[in-house]
Formats: sequence, C-alpha cells, structure tokens
Amino acid sequence: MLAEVHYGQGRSAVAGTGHPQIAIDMPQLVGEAQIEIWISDLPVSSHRSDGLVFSRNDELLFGCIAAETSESGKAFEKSVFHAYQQIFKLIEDQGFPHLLRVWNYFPGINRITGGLERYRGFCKARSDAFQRQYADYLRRLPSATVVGTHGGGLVIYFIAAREAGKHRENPRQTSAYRYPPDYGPASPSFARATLKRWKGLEVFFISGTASILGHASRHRGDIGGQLDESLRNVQALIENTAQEERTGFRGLSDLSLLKVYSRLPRAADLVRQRLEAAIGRTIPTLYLQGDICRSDLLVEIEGIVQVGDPPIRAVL
Ligand code: 3EB
Repeated sequence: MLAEVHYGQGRSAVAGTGHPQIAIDMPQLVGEAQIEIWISDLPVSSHRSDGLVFSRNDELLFGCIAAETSESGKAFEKSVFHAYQQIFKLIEDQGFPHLLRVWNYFPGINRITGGLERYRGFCKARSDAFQRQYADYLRRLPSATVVGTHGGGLVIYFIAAREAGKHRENPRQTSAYRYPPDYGPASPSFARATLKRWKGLEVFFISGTASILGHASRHRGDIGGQLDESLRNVQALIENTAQEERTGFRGLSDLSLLKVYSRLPRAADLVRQRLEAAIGRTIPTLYLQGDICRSDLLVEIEGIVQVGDPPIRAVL
C-alpha cells in the first residue's frame, strides 16, 4: 500500500509511521464509509521528513503535508507557499521531480479575509511558489483539486514521478492558468488532466471539473444542470486526450474511479441519480460534502482512468 485517505467528520490530518494515512474533514454523503486506497505491485517504502509523510516505489512518490490554517489571510498564504516549497524540495531530493497530480483541502475556502477570498489567496501563494521554482512553470503545472473542508487545517497530498507526465487541457474550457483577472490576482495553477504512461499501462488523472464553459460558471443555482455540464467537460477531456494521444481508453465508461463533491448535503440523492442516469452504476464513486472554489458552483467531479495494472492505482 502506498497510502490511504479517510473522509468524515474530524480534523484533517496526516499521519503514518508506515505509509501515509490521511484524514480529510469532509463527510461522505452516500453509502457506507469508504476508504480511498493507493496501491502498487512494486515494492514500496515509507518515510517521514520535515512534516512530510511519503511512500514510494521505483516509479512514483506519494506524499502528503499538513499545516495549520490561520484566520489571517496573509498568514494562510504564507503557509500555502511554504507547503509548496517543502513539496518541491522533497520531490527534487528524492529524484521524483515531476508532479503529476495534487489534491488541496482546507476550510473556509469561500471566506473573505483581508478583502480576499481564501481560495484566491491560495491561488496567489501557489502561483508564487510554482513561479519561483520553475522557469517554465506553465508547462509544469499538474492536474489538481482544491475543495473546501468543514474544519481542520490545510492538507495537501500529491503524486510525483521520475519522468514527466503529459499535462492536458480541455477543448471546452479556457486553461485555468489563463483565466482573466476577474477571478483573482493570480490564475489557478493547474492542468485539466495528466496522462502518465508506462508501455501499455496508463493512468489518466482528471482534475476537479465543474460547470465552467470557457471561463464562465454556468447553470447558476441549478445543481443538476451543473452536474451535467461537468460531465460533458469530463467527457470532452477524456475523448480529446484519447484521440490525440491514442490511449487505451476512449470515453466516460472507461473511468476507474470518481469523486463527486457537493456543496449541499441535501442534493446528494439528486446528484447520484443524475450521475447514474448518465454513466450507469458500475464506476466506483465517492460522494463527499465539500465547498467548491467559486461560490456560484455547487458541484465538482474528478476521476481517474487506469489501463492495465499501472504502478499506482486507486481503489475504494
Ligand atoms: C475550475 O475549473 C474549477 O485551483 O487547482 C478545479 C480543480 C478548480 C482545481 C485548482 C480549481 C482547481 O476552475 C475549480
């Protein structure tokens, strides 16, 4: 096992004398409690270093870091910047310098402190960290998720590789790193998806995907409409990459795992019904209550496609 991620009420945290054990303060909305488990067929070793917990095999490193989140916007931005600097240092030192995928969870994502929404402050600090680290930072941006938790601190977990993955964009959406300044002082530093291949084996990491066309939010106040738009975005992303990269997967039905974040717990049944109507009930799916990074967005979905038995796999 490379890592396990638990969801539910209780402060977010990372622990592990062995592999990383991550807790995210985000209630599960549907079904029995599930654990997100990251496994590998290759030998795995686990380590700690300066507040980071990580495990690795010959191909990949899975790491996590937790930090306190202060009420002050400036102090929060500092801790985000510092966390990213620690991540960059770790992956360089360990010989896995290429980030593939990053998950970011923290409370109060839409709260305004010091005149700036916390998500926007997060984006500023993350962007500063990437720009300071990489001269060609736009080409290094990994796929990502940023979702708001109930409480606890900042938790970031990530997957890095020895060789770069192929970061992908969505033909229906403006690249997030080119969003106009209306959405905050720094554009969000992430790619829409990342494809990683080892001859015949593939992992396709799909970033958190919401009801955004171009750069505009769509279907305000309509969670069903937002879910359908998000699914069309995921479908376009998978199909476009499948065509251009000639992958072993083709479309939505090839998804291996989905995570669905709903801002409103009472909408969980509607979201599940709508999702199952579109893609059936066979894809393992985790439904979580989380706050989406734009206050007009109610739902967000992310996923993974796995072809063959790649050296890292997620199961629920
Ligand atoms: C969006 O497309 C919706 O800031 O890393 C989704 C996934 C979103 C990742 C990020 C933000 C991020 O802009 C929000």
